Amino acid sequence: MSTMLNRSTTGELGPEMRPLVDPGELQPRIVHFGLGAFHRAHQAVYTEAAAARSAQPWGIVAVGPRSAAPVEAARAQDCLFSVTDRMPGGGRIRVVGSVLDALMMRADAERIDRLIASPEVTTVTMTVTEKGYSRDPGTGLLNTADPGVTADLTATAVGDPLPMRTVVGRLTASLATRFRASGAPVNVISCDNAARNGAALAAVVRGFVEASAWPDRDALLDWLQTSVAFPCTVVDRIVPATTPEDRAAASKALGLRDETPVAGEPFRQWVLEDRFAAERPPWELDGALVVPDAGPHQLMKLRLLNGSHSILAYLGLAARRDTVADALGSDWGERAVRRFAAEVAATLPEAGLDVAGYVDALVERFGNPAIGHRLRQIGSDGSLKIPERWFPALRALRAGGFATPVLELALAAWVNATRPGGSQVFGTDDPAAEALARCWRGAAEPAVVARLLTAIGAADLAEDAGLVSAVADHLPALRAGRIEL
Ligand code: CS2
Repeated sequence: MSTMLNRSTTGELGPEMRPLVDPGELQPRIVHFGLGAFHRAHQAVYTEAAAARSAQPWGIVAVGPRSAAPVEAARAQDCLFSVTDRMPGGGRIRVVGSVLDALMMRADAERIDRLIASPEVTTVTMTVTEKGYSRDPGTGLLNTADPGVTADLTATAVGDPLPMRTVVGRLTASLATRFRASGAPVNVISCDNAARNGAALAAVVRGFVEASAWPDRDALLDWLQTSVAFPCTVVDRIVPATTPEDRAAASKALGLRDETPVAGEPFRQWVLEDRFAAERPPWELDGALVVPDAGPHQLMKLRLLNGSHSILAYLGLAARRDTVADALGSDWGERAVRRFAAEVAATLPEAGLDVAGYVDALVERFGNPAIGHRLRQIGSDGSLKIPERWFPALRALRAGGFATPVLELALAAWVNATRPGGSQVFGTDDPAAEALARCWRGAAEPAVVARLLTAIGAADLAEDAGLVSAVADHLPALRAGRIEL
């Protein structure tokens, strides 16, 4: 198929597949960091519907923080892409028109800076995954020892806002440009899986300003406090990385070549804390929930969905399973999710949450055979994910004197997956892979467990001898591919 999906060919699409908006009528009012599948299947979809239903011209300029390929691929089709809802026995596809342009964080720094400084842009959003926040694993604050952060901080001494390498550096430098240009209020919205993600983002931005050489940093800190909102959010939709088969299937269904399709489950949820400093799209028109406190939803999602995703990933990899649905279909899969959730649920706030209903829905969502969500994808970046997903519950339970058998097994499965071999033993990858591999050198298994915990910022858990030995006891069975649960 040679005709490409782009603005001049959308007329060839069946009416039910056309974008809800004409991108030519939208304006760049949102800058988004992170061009991945999740953003396009989530915030881009909500924003398109909000623009269509309100007749307000909310358009997104998306910034690719790292590689050029996704940005070039998006531009080659005028940033149009299809979203397929995958469900057992079929799917539904349509093209989304809310992304207007794609830019590269370093090569297009000047345009990004101008956009974020312009008062027409009222909202910055981001999906840059845990590693995009440059946090110190122990403190959660900006990791000023990170070489990218160090280089960006050095750049603040020369007064040129453009050479930034990290997302935090780029975002903060452009917010500083906005402050100096008009000082117009702005929303900066984290859409990543972290507890109190807005506060986490605010902390690294403030940390960057504090460590910068900018002479006006005190005034900038005041402005951040009064005029920039960092609401916390919960984002949810299972969207696996796009495969070549997805590209072929989308192109066939559309009748136009789409090199950047996304496919995910039909379910999606977005909860935002009602704390904005400037105008933003009326995402409620597409079902987003705007609430006084996103905390309880966030803990439930992070601890139950992401937490059980991670246990399924590491147990499943040990048992040589490939996808979430495969793992769930094993004789231990559903039990792992339900027992994990039962253990962790005791740490959730009493806020009228329907935990039982949530867990039933999870089992159904994870079992969706049409999704093909690779365990390796979920298992990657474990050193950053499990401290968010498992450790707060593990700490709370142990401090309260509760038994933690499922979390111990989960941790053992992660330890098992960090064994060196290729990058990591199951082909998952981790920004800390080298440091993790060093933990395995010349030590007996209980010592390896303690070293690994320390390496990912959990020295307190490493000192919990009962925990460490319980984790180490599971390793031989896991190594042999046996799941004992
Ligand atoms: C997953 C998440 O890759 C992962 O680690 O747990 O991406 C998960 O699919 C989403 O958070 C669902 O909303």
